[in-house]
Amino acid sequence: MTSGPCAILSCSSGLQLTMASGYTMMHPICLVENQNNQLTVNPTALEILDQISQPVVVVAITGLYRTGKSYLMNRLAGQNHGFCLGSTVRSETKGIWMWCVPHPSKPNHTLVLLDTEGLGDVEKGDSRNDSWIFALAVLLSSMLIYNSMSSINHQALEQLHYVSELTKLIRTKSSPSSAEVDDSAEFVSFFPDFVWVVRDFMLELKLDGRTISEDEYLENALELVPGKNPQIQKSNMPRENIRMFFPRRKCFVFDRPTTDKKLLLHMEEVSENQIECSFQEQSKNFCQYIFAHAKTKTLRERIIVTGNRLGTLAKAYVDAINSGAVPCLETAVITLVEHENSVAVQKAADHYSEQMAQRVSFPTDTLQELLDLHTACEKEAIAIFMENSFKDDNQVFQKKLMGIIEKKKEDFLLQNEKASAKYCQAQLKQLSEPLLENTLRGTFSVPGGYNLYVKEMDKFKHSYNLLPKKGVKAKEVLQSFLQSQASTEKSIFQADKTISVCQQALAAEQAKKQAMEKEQQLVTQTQKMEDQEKISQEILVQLKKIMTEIESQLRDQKRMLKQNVEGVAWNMTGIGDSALAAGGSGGAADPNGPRQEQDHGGMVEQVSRQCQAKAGASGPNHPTNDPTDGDQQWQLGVGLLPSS
Ligand SMILES: Nc1nc2c(ncn2[C@@H]2O[C@H](COP(=O)(O)OP(=O)(O)O)[C@@H](O)[C@H]2O)c(=O)[nH]1
Ligand SMILES: [Mg+2]
Repeated sequence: MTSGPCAILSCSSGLQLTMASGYTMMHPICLVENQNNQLTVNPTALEILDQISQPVVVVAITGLYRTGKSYLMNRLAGQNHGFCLGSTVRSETKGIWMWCVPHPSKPNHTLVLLDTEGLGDVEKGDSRNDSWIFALAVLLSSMLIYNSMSSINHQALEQLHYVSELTKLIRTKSSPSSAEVDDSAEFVSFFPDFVWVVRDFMLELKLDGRTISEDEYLENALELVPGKNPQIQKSNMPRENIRMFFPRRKCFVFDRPTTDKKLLLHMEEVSENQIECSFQEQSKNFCQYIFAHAKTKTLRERIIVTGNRLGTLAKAYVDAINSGAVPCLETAVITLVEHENSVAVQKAADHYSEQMAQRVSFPTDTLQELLDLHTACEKEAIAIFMENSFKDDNQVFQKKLMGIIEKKKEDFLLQNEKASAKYCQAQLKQLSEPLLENTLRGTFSVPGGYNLYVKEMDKFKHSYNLLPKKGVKAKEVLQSFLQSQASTEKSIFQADKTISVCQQALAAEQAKKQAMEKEQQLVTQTQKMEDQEKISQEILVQLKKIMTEIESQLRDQKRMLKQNVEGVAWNMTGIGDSALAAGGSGGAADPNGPRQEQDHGGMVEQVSRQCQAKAGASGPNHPTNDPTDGDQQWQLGVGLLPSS
């Protein structure tokens, strides 16, 4: 798009028009460019329209170039400057120019003024697309102004051949219809109201001597000329078409705004008080009529066209033309439905995402918490969709939205799970550190280590369970940790068991050893006792033997003594009793007497010594070499003698 000096002029004029939807449009811009045989929609214009959510009243003007169209449109905008006037700029882009202004009398409506530029102007390049520009003006507007000079004459009607071409350029239904007339009826329901404006009207509004209205003038001009010759039929064609396609018609005639030819050439610089009163009046009437009667643009089934819908329609029509197809009203509606409902789906889905992201705090305590949030956001999203969608007949787009939300929900669920798992794993790592350290340090590799481990593990689980806001993966993460520890636990258990078995075996072995030692002690003791017994027995035998010997000796002594006694007695009998007495009282006189006694004592001592030698060197009865013990030994020896 080229931006001409007009745009700068508009800006410098300080004009600032604020849409209710918040957009300020300083000056008109090109909506559809017609250059190099190519029609293109200006994306900037689409952006502007996209921001206008208000319903639009679209007034388009068409007609031959330099017939004062742009000047008249500026008057509708209440400005002198705006659309460029032909006299000042010759390099203006051909096509359709657009200026959105707040509607002067319809609150919350935007008045969209469409000015067609360069129709029939050979100086402005190729006119091959002129028919399309005219068709687009018809398709996009709710009121079409046809502008001509001086009168409704044959030439002016001829110029309206574009109307005749409309049925070839536009289709109402997507499936081709054979009955063109039916189509024409369809067209009417979509077409704008028609206003014929005659500029520099020089004639008197009189018919057959009576004053007629402007409308009567138009109707009269559209009357079919009787006659069947081809020339007449040709001239009747546009009349027929206008009557057929534009049943709601209106006519305005304007006087020349000024008689000053110089001023006429620069009308944008002419102040209001320099303009003829009649023109001012006519202009005022015209504007009032347009503001009052130009309808809100609608499509079939009374679909209201808003600024953004107008943009969609413009693009859809131009795309159709460029693709070589015929712009179809029905298709345009479908396109509009699809575009708008897609936007509604997007808007609703975005709202869902935004709200979910804003309100959720990952990880949620429970799954239900997240699902409740989802339900609330989904409800809001559906409300937004309902507000922005239209003609979603089979709930195709609503279902699409639900599918998108479902996917987004799944994604949120996944995010929630990930956040929960991440948080739980981090917490678990921290909490399990002492447990793992103890395991590595071998704290549990001791007898009873398993019980210790189980206690520590219980403590760890308890701490973990006490942690708040772990989220949906709390149990799973713990479970998987416990599973990862299963082998460790098993090892600790096994080690503990092995240590216990060894300990038991060791204890048994020690007990056995102790028992054996005891037994050994017992055996030794018994042996000792037996040995003692044996010695005692031997001593006894010796003693008995000695006793026997002693007895035998005693007996011998006794016998000898008896014999001696008997001999003495015999002697006594012979010698006397004095000898006997001497022998009896003085043993000292017998040298053998005391020696025998001494021999007895020495023998006992000898036996005693033998016994003692047998009993061993140690023991309580160990004899001493103390000679003073001799008496004691003797006494013992005597003690062992039988009392007899
Ligand atoms: N005679 C006459 N000239 C006009 C009128 N309105 C505008 N002009 C002049 O006609 C020329 C073309 O006007 P413009 O609005 O650009 O015509 P457009 O090409 O149809 O848009 C300019 O020099 C205007 O000053 C009018 O009502 N009568
Ligand atoms: Mg113009």
